[in-house]
Amino acid sequence: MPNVEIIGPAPSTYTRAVRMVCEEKSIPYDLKQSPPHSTDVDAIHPFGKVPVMRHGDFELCESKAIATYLDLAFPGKKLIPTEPRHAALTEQWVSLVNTRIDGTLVRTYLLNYIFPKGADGSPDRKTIDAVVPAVKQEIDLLDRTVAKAGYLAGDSLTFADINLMPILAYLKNFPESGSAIAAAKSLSAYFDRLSARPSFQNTAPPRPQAKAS
Ligand SMILES: N[C@@H](CCC(=O)N[C@@H](CS)C(=O)NCC(=O)O)C(=O)O
Repeated sequence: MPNVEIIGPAPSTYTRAVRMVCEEKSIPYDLKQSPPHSTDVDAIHPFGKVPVMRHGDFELCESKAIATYLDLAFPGKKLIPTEPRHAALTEQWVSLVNTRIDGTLVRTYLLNYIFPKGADGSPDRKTIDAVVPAVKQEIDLLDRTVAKAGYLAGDSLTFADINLMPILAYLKNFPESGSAIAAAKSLSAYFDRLSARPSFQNTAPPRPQAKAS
């Protein structure tokens, strides 16, 4: 069987999360950095989103589905628990992040800095200022959650944490979210602890620069 092929750009948070699964489980994989809506991606994802995966003749899209396949098909530590409550909490936090928190923190807040759409090429201050209260609320929610047992779901590393870490890595580098994370003591300690893992270190994307507003 050929190596797993992860298709998506290294800076993509969702691509990084599935690469981290490969790293955590020591799954040999090749990264093909095709962008969203490229021919490679469109052939597998009906809406052209990254990451997508190929393993031999098996093709798959959607990061959570890819993580589930990798967790079930390969030996090594389980990143999606099987104990019912731990499994359900993992699913809950992946869902909360992907259906709500990603929208606030990544699509609205971060992408306004990383791909500024202001008239003079600067970030759109109005949009950023409008989303900052929600950014702070969601960082506070994450802080209170990891304060309990050091992880998002239960008391051990799961895909829920892997799914969140690439987002936190970006948030630390931008002004309002960086200050909010610095003030969130449990979340900061959680990030510092998990960011030391080889799975995180080995998947670091090139660092984007914030443009001055
Ligand atoms: N639900 C998808 C979301 C993937 C996603 O939104 N990826 C972003 C990059 S991080 C993307 O492809 N954006 C391009 C687009 O939405 O058109 C998953 O979990 O894989």
